[in-house]
Amino acid sequence: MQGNVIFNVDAKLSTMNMSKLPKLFQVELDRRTGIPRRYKRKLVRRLSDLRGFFSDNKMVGQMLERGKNPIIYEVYEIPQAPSEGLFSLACTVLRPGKIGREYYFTKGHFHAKEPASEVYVGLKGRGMLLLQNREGKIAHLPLEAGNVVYVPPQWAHRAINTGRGKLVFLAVYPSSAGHDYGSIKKSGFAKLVVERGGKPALISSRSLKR
Ligand code: PAN
Ligand code: ZN
Repeated sequence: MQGNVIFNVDAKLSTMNMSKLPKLFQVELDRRTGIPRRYKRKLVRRLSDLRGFFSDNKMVGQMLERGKNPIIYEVYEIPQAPSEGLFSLACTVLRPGKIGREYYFTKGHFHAKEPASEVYVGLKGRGMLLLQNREGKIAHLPLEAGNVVYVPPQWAHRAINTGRGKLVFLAVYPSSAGHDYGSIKKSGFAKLVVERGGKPALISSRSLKR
């Protein structure tokens, strides 16, 4: 994953030799925040990193011009070498908020090396996982504290925070999966999640695109 990456957080994890098999390890999740107490990299995604993703491009432009560039989400990664049979772990903290009527979300991606499935474990907050396959079929499932979502191979996936607090989830995926952001950036998801009458609603992305 590219982006603003902060290294050097944990000595044990960061000295892991990526060319060898990983050693046994366990990581505690902070009970209050859900964030792993040890991780190798922290990735920060701000509004400027999501330019072109939200439907109200104009509002994004105006906010950035005024110097408003909020953090949308952070990812705490424990990666492994991209070898068959290894899993990477990543904990995402997706902030609450909206751009216009559209709730904050993660960029969303297909896995580059298919087939690669993934498991999302909801740790805090309330939200949704939006999925879309290469044929354009769309699906959505709740993603919230206490549930587990299985993402099958060949489905692009995007997390959306529809709650008032942070949405925190742990992802477990093959370390060789890779991330294809380009396809989703180009075509977008066919549906958007917006607030309507105080509640989340799915609408066609064509009806809001500006
Ligand atoms: C997750 C995501 C994470 C950030 O770990 O990478 O939530 O979302 P984007 O990668 O779409 O910006 C995952 O799905 N890994 O495969
Ligand atoms: Zn993924």
